[in-house]
Amino acid sequence: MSPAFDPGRLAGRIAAGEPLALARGISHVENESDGFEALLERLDGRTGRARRIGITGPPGAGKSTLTAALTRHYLNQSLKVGIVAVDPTSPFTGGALLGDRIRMGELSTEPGVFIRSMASRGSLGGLATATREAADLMDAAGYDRVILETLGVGQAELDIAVSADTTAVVLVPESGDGVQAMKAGLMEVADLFVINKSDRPGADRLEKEIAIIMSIRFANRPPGDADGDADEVWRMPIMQTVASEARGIEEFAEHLDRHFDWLRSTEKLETHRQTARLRRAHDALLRRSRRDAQRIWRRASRETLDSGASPYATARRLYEEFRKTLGGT
Ligand SMILES: Nc1nc2c(ncn2[C@@H]2O[C@H](COP(=O)(O)OP(=O)(O)O)[C@@H](O)[C@H]2O)c(=O)[nH]1
Ligand SMILES: [Mg+2]
Repeated sequence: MSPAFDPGRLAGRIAAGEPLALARGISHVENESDGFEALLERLDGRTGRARRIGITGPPGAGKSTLTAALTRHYLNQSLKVGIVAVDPTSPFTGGALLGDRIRMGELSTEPGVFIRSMASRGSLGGLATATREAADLMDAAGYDRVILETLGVGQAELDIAVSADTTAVVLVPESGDGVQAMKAGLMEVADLFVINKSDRPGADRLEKEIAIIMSIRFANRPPGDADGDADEVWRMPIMQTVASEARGIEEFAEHLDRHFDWLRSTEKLETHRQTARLRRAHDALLRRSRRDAQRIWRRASRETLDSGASPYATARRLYEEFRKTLGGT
């Protein structure tokens, strides 16, 4: 099968930092065009330089606004920023948030910024996988920071969040209490908490609540875990921001840096990234099998489907066919 594009050439252009090539590359990954894995493979050796930051939380918490403000901050430090937005309601796709101080539209024309939103449906191999690979391509293209903005609802979204080096969970005073966030699994993925919209009442109360929940969790750690080396323990910051006015952004960036330094100093970064590579291999294997199985499914004649056999018998028969194709290659 001849690839739909030349992976070697496109990889070269992505590595050279051409935004158009990067955009095309991500589309090939999303569509699983022939040759997309060859592209990822060629760029594999160039990944690992970018710091990946996950920003997750309920809809409307201000994730996009926070992402935009953080991006501004990084641009001022002459850092290049890639943004992957996995949120159908993201203003990164729908244009500027009218009336807001920080406009996403402005960011998208900055030379040091690359914004990509991922469709939450489609993507046969799974949204989380495609998103991680989009981040890989941005990394290979030389973006210093890759921000993954994702909704904090559902396993696929949380999966994306935890694939970052550092995950910030954004909550707002009006989004219900900390217990709600705990139920949604957000507490499990957080490396730091951002209470955004702290210009609204209730921010201090929410901060205390999260602190209490976290201290209970900390007290419940299995024995031996808590009294390990003090440096091994990450003390989770809880901080307040007003993203729409870029307040607290510097502190936010500092905490992100501190967490990254901590990851590096404890060698957790290395472990984390090794695990991530294993995970990529696992995902690629599943995606490949799923694609082959689908091919067989499409070839299955109506006859098979109309044969009156139970769905399970049909699946078994097709699976046997699938196995034969495995044996043949
Ligand atoms: N009052 C206030 N509004 C904010 C703040 N941050 C964001 N917003 C507004 O909240 C709304 C949702 O923000 P958005 O970034 O789209 O949230 P997302 O769904 O989490 O990405 C927008 O109208 C923002 O302007 C804040 O700190 N204070
Ligand atoms: Mg958003």
